[in-house]
Amino acid sequence: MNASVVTADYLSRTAYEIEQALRTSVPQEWPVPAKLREAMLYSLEAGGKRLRPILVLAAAEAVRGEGSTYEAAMPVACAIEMIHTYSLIHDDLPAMDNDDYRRGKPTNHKVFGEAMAILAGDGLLSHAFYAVSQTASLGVPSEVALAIVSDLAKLSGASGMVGGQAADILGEQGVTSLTELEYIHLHKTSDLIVFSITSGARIGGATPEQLAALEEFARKLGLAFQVRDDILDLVGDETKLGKPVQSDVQQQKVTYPFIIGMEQSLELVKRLTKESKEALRQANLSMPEKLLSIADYLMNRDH
Ligand code: GRG
Repeated sequence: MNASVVTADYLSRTAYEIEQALRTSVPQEWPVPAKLREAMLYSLEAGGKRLRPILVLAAAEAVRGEGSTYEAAMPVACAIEMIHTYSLIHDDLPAMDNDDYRRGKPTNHKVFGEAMAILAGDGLLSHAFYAVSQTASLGVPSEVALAIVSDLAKLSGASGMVGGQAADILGEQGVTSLTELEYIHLHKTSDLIVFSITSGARIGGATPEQLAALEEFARKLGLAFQVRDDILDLVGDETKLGKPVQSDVQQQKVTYPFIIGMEQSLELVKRLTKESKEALRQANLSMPEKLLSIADYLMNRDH
């Protein structure tokens, strides 16, 4: 059977299971104002590839073996999707990218207003840490749960995704070097992917050597994912409804294709994916196949 077919089926099935878990992730009995709950769930249930939570589940399985870690890893899978969703809600605000559409639907602030969109993002950010805390009652040793909390704070916060976003905003129109662009991409995008893969691996019981190899895999995979995103942005992505297809040159947006050109960007995605898979093989995992196959799938994705 063709590996990409296996992945497409696995991805959609797993995304569905994650969506079921996300739906009930904010307990009904919690005294959350109805409008705030609605705003949080609006973006959480708006679709998307669910790549990061899928990577949490796939990494846990790659280390420990099929099925055994699924339940314990699911709250962490939900947590990273909450962080990702909060970042998208805030990124779409008028003070940042000022986008009207996200995942084919009006952005959170267009539906609920700016104040509620900011609060929905804040609510998701805090709730992600609550979700991680739930792993401790699902058989994950408390020191592992604590390491995951610590990683999530570092990789999503000022030294991670938030830092990458800040560097992007500070450098707007002034990013001239590949080093600066790589810093932005590594933090804005790769850090959540690093969290997804290493947190899943921690739940699966990875050794320090395996964690180090998986971190390298994730960092390169995350960079390849972002360069591919830059390429897709440039050629136009019909799934990003409401955004006129515009070249990054016209937008003055500094991306990999802008700096090194389209051909070299395509080559870079291939090279990073190859290197990421080599790093993964160094981890000597019991079931690396899905992670390897996801890497190929992302290299060739068209949305
Ligand atoms: C506001 C703190 C803060 C951070 C914003 C996520 C982000 C950082 C900005 C969004 C713009 C962007 C291009 C970010 C790079 C990461 C990325 C490619 C996000 C889109 O992720 P996908 O493709 O989205 O996984 P779906 O919709 O499939 O979940």
